[in-house]
Amino acid sequence: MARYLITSALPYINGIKHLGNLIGSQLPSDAYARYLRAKGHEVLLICATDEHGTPAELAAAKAGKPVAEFCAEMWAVQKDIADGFAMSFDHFGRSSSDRNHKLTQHFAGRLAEAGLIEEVMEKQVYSNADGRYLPDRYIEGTCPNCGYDKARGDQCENCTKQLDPVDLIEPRSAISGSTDLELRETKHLYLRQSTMREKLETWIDGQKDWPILTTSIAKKWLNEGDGLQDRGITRDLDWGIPVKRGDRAWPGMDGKVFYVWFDAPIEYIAATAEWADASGQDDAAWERWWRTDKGAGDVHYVQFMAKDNIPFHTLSFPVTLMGSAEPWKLVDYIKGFNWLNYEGGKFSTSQGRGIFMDQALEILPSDYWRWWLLSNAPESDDANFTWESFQSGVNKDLADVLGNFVSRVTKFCRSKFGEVVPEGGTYGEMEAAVIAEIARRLEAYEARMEAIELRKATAELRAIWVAGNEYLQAAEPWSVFKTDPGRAAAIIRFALNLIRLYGVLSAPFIPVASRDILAAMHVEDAEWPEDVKTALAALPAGHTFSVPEVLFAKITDERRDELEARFAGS
Ligand code: B3M
Ligand code: ZN
Repeated sequence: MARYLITSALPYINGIKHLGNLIGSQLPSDAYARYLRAKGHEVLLICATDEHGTPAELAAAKAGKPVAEFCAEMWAVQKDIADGFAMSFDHFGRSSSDRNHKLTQHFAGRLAEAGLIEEVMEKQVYSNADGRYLPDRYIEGTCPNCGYDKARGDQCENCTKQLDPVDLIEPRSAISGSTDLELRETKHLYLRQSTMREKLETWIDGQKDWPILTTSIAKKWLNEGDGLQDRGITRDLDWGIPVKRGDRAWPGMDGKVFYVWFDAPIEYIAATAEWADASGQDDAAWERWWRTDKGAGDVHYVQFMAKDNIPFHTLSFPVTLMGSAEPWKLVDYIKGFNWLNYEGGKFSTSQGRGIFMDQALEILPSDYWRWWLLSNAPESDDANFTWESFQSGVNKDLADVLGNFVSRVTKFCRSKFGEVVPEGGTYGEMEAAVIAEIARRLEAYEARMEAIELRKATAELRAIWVAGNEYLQAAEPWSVFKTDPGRAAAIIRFALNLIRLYGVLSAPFIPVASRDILAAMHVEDAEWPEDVKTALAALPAGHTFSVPEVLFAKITDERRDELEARFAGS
């Protein structure tokens, strides 16, 4: 079996994320990890909150709390919500952890030793109205590349170009809107990315199986304009990781912190160390995932993120790892996602437009959201959430196909044979045909999961559910029972085994319903099927089961309209 390290992009600490953020990294990483574990691989799934930078400072100020206290509270909120969506992270860390402080400072020291850090006197934007320096994200203006008028000082989310604040046209404070900005002299550290251009290009060109989206964005900014630019990795902020060179002070840099995007990807490693600490293991336990000289040579590392994060993960983070001249594990595959739109527009926290993760869990169980989001994932293109589409996905796929099959089979069996797998009768052509169809679909489902093509994987899984329904319709055990109860028993025995198989195969996408299905079938540790025919004989005659509660409640048109109105935004 293989070893998979999987990281999801770290959600910013401030505020609760919306469904677009959820499907853009965390949820797909969980579905993929669950599948790989079910296949028997050794998997480590890592995520954490991204706690530094101005987003945290401003959100804490708005909440009227010290930023450290605010982050601790919001970490717990986001962790609870991740649990609510049945995210199976091995660790949900915090980029403000002591581990990340130490590791970030370690990397800075190593980069300095490699001559990759340059001390630069630069002009930093100071906002008199806000009484503070404004880091890149909080300077807004017009993008010099595409003219978008809400480009940020670090990146234009419209054309994904990485920017510096001085590039912006008509810059203004994103906090107060004030244009009363002035440039002040201040010393900062620059990561000399430009010197790593050739090495990076060789590495990126060597990634033959990266999705087009990932490679195209990576190559675009590698070759864009004057190539890979040196970038500032420190800021004049109070909250963040103090600038140190290893465990030594950095002359002239006291009172400054590392730029959030320098320390955040390092938290992928630090969170793995936090996981080892939390599970009472030694450093070797995490190093075997991240150090190729300590056992990580056979690890396959996959990152999940939204497409605007791809430049940081294909350029600056690899530069940090390669530049350290230490044998750190580099990513093998980057699964980037496009955007999820809401009813044809954007999600908006300020306008209350769209559904946010906490609200979603208040109104419907996590499986309903997981299924719709993963079966409509914005993989090759943007996707669009509409309440009509969501209602259809829940009512048709989950309630009518899967839920109805489970209910009809278990209730019919209870009425004729009791809550026990009936004996008698034999399997024939019909069962052989279903076995062949499901074997074909399962092979396709697994191929799609190996390729991390989640929408297509859900289509194959759905087809496996449909095969059971079509079989039941054709076999008609309720009619056959009148003349040949033995045959009816065989049909139901086969169908009960199909239910058990559905519980196993559906787990990556709808883990709660899968758990409930397997519990109803009185099955403890069902393994991923090696062979469909064998799997469909797993429940022998005499095996007891319990008719489950309704697995999925349909969404009525009235409820749909009510929800649509509630989340339409101002
Ligand atoms: N916190 C997500 C974002 O850009 C950002 C990801 C960091 S992953 C190291 O919204
Ligand atoms: Zn732009």
